[in-house]
Amino acid sequence: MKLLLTLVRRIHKPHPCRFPRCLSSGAGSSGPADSGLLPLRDEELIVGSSRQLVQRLGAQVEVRADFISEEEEGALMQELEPGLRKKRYEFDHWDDAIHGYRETERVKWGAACEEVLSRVRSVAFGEGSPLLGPVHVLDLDKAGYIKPHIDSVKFCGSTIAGLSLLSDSIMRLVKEGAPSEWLDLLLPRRSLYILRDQARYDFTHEILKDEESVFHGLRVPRQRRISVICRNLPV
Ligand SMILES: O=C(O)CCC(=O)C(=O)O
Repeated sequence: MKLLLTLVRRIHKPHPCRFPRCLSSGAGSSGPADSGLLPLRDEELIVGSSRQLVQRLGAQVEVRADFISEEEEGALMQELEPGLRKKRYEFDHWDDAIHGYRETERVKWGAACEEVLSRVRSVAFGEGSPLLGPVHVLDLDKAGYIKPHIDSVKFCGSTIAGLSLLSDSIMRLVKEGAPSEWLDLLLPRRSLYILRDQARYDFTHEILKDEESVFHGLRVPRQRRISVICRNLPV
């Protein structure tokens, strides 16, 4: 089953490079393992079309750098890689919300990974919030990207929380029907992002292509990236 296609409502819009700063190629970084990202504080990982928008969305959008350790990333990869390796990246379908990916979902995890996931759940979801049982795992090829979409309200609740493994990346949020309102989130490798409420319902989200990955003038090379995504259920 194509999990992501079930979970998303596609927004059929091409994705023009709307911002002049996308055209600049900033100082390069040398790759995910030795990310060239400056040591940015968490609040510096989000920029937007206006300071008011960044403030208004405030607690509905979070990025927490270094949420997991290198060892924990290794433990997650060790569990995920054998299953992922058996699948092929899918590039072909022009209408897919996502290009260059393979995916899986997982209910049972080893102890080290379960510990990480319960940390994610405890920071992202309110106590008693009913969670979607399986955790969604998305493996994006270096050439892969996720087009603008809003997750289906039929299957997913108010909160999406994702860990980023193997690569830095940029997530872009654009207000549906008001494309001049946008946020860019720099998702460093091993960070956690959380989208809630309006940020989840009223803004599309996407993961930029490698060649479009520029954050605040800083080129952020995208490598193969794996996201481990927890969601709650609609109420
Ligand atoms: O890979 C990610 O972190 C984002 C995934 C996504 O857009 C989704 O599952 O709706």
